[in-house]
Amino acid sequence: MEAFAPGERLVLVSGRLVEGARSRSKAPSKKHSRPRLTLVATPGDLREWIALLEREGELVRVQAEVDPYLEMTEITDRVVKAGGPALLFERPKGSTHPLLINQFGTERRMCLALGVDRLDDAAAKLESVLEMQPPQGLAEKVKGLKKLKSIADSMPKTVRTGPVKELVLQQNEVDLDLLPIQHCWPGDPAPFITLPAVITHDPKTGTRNVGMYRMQKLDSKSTAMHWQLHKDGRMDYLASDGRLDVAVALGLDPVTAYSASAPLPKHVDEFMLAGFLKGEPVELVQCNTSEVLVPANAEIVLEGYVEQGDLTLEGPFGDHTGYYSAAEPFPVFHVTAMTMRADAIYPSIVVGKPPAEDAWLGKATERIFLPAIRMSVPEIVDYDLPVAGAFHNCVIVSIRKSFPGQPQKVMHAIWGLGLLSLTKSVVVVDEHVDVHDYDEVFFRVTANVDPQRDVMLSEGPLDHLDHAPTRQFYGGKIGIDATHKGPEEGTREWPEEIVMSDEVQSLVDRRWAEYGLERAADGADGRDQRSLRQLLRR
Ligand SMILES: Cc1cc2nc3c(=O)[nH]c(=O)nc-3n(C[C@H](O)[C@H](O)[C@H](O)COP(=O)(O)O)c2cc1C
Ligand SMILES: [Mn+2]
Repeated sequence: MEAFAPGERLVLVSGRLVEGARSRSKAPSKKHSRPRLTLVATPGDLREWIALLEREGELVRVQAEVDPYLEMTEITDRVVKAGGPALLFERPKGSTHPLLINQFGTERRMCLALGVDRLDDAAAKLESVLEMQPPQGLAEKVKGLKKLKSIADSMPKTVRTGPVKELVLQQNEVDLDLLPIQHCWPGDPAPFITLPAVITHDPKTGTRNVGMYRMQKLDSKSTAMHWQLHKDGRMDYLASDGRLDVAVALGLDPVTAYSASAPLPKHVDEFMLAGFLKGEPVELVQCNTSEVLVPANAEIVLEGYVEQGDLTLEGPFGDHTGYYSAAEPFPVFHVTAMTMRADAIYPSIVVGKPPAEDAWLGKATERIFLPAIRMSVPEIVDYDLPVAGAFHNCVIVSIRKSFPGQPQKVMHAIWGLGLLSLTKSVVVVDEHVDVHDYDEVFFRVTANVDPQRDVMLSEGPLDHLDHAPTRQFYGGKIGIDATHKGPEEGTREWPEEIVMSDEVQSLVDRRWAEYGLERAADGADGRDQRSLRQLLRR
């Protein structure tokens, strides 16, 4: 692989994260080629994924013994923030199981995981199904059938057994101490399982839910289950009377692991989304001590239950907000069986001050869900959830405006849409503004906004982890309308934007070599060179 120098830092170019010295090109422009709809096969399990990462020069094996108590976090945080490779810690202190981390830490790896060139390609696949129209003619019908087949292939499939059953530890044999569970930050009270797929069923409808919720280790046979207020897993728990069976899958193929973090509506099974993105069904096997089905390809499965009224004080935890989230009561998860591959690889992730590894899991969700959002709010052209805004703190959205009040309509729509409803601030810009270019957004906000007229304060539900509001879960929201206005909205005539004429732009393009500026760009180094190249629009 390319030499990775820990000194390289992750830099922001046009509001997108790029890897320090490895960035060769600017973020793909919107005018780029059309999304490719033929997607390559995604890895079948964690081992195929590790092999792919290794072939692509995207993985480093750490052979030195490393302590899962803090040391691993410090190493990983440095590597993640520098845009470095996935890490396979082969000798975590105190465990015989290797630990994989930073598998999702760059845009390239997130794309490799999903088998696409660009994250937008995964969205395009979903969009083509969402926008299906009754087919006209034979060719259209064949295409339509293919699309329908892709939906049928998304349904999970039950199989008899799988590698996750190689070792079965029941009752007294259950031992979470076998796993190299990371103690992430100094203020955490215990180790936390950070990259699980937690599977439950709605006690009333039977619908499956899969979510990623951290699990604080309480002892060798139990953990806490951090189901935040607005999450589907918590709804299943609240709807159960008495006991609720829970299964936790660890070490999955990357698409299935990603899907656990996807904010789907409650009645949609996340394994369906995984199957759709993979192009083949997720294969499930039944637990040994309950009827819950778990991915047959998992490295490790924890089977168990939670019970009404059985709570523990969970946290504090160094969270993705960049702060410790406060200790609160959460359900206790009792592990009744552990099934695993004999040489199971344990997956982990460190969250903390952004950007952390979860940045690209979030960006994948941002891209994949755009078509679905456009279905309900069609004037939306694009949107961006800045990583530094920890995803729920800020949404920048561009719209095709055709009537007064439309920016405000879109703010309200976002505040009413799934987990986006927890967004604290919404910035609305016109359709031609690149929402991923934070400099441009800042320019529009400062140039186009009359704070008295264009800032809307509202209130509503806020993220469970948001520490800023005076009271938890509820507080203020801000909407900033940075679009152009006009007399129809009661303002004076909006001034014209400065743009060079096409003829002169082409003339300068044609004559560029003659000006002798190329050498100036080549001579400069580092950031200067990059910014000069940007000025030269290259
Ligand atoms: C690394 C990571 C850790 C997460 N930890 C939690 C958590 O501890 N509790 C929680 O409620 N959500 C957590 N989330 C967010 C949920 O996974 C996400 O909201 C998901 O949509 C929940 O699934 P659900 O909508 O089916 O409940 C985490 C996400 C990631 C990427
Ligand atoms: Mn869900």
